[in-house]
Amino acid sequence: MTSPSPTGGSTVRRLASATLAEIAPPTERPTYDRSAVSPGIVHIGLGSFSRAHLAVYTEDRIAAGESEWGIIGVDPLSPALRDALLGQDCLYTLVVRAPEADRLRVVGSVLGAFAMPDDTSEILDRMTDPRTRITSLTVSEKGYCQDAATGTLDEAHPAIIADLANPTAPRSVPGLLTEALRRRRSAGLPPFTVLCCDNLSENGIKVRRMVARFAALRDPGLGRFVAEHVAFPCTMVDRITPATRAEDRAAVEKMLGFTDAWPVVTEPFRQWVVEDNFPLGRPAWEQAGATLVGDVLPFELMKLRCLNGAHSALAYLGVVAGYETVFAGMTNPQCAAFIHRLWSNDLAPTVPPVPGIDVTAYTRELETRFTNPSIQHRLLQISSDGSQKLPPRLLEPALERLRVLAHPRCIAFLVAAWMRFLLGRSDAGVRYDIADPIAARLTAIAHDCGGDATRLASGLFKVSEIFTPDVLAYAAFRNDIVTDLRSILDLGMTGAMAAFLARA
Ligand code: CS2
Repeated sequence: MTSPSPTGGSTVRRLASATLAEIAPPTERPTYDRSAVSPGIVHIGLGSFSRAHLAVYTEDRIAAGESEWGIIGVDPLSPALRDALLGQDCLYTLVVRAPEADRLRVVGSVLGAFAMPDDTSEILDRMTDPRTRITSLTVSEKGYCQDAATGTLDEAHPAIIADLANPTAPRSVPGLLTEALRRRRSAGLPPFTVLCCDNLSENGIKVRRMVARFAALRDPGLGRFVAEHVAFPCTMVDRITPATRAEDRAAVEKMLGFTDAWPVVTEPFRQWVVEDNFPLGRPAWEQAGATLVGDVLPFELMKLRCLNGAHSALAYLGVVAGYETVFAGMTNPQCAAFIHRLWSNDLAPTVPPVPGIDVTAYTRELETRFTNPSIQHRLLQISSDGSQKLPPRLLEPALERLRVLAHPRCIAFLVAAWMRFLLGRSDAGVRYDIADPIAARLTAIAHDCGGDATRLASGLFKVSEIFTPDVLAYAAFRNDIVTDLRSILDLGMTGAMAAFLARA
């Protein structure tokens, strides 16, 4: 996410409660009394995605009269968004960008904004407030301090070590949740429901496991309490939401007539499938378009693999081939053909039957979403945190295919593409940054390989947070990766894709 532009020099007034009534159709705005809304949700990770998704479903329910579900937003990493929102009474503009036109909506469901570490004590007070019944999360895969290959708590993570040493002033997400749950328990309050809205497979189950483990390291009784008495429903969340750019702010100011320091730009499509397990209640999100189900897993696997898997594919193929956005990458005939083959040969066969959805129709719709020309979704943004994204998006489906003696050829090529991406420059020689929690280790391996495919691949296979022994046991899969990597190094990404498509 880019940082907010200074609005101080502008003569245009700032978005604010006092002038909300001046916002006229077609722009939508809250027409309910925001001062009568009380907080029911603390949301950790108030970035663009949650403001395009959970906050909008919730806005619809507040507007329909469910006034006890206002959101207290928390940025776990930086004060920038908090400061931007506090300067405009936590109002913000959602720009829904369809190919033909933009639709604007000012959203009022966020009532307060805080940032860690400045406000940790106040955040814990909010989480311990009896009115808080849900703590929801969009902190990205790495926000949980997990070992991505196993989906368990990384107990050697510096933030976990720090929080175990100083558990009442936590800096990690497992530490924060545990401390808040402990405080509620000692105050005789029931635990809030923990709603993970991140792209992890079986996200509720994994987050329960990690938080319970952290709690058990603090105190075994607390660990049992978290494992047995706290609800962690699973969810599948979906809405493509690129980082906000300076030109988006300028466009909003022009259309809205007010400045907004941090609007959110998103696509028209949205989907939310939620496991209905909320002991303390929830907004009637189903009346805002969410699907409440008993078992989210098939929906999660479909989305995580077909959408996010294809996104990561486009990121590594596209950045190396010299494309900037998902839309631009899809204009490359090799990339588009590759994605089709990836869906049909390697990913769709691993998706279990999904109630009410045909996976082929789903991937056709994905193609329409990926080729929306007005969404500037940068491939470098998606390429970040590959060490956390590769396991659930590509390596878990690869293992499932290998176990039934199928050859996930496209996934092998993509693992090779990611390895090539780690060299940090495109085929045309343009340098880019590798953003990853273990970037230093990954790029050191890449730089030491001297351009040799076997050395690069074997160095990276040793990164156990990504490659499990189960996957590495398949020698043919490993060999395919090395062969594809050699081809990418020799022919360039587009040439190697063309050769791959002609051969496979
Ligand atoms: C993307 C996701 O950045 C990424 O890794 O794949 O943010 C994706 O856009 C969302 O999950 C769509 O719902």
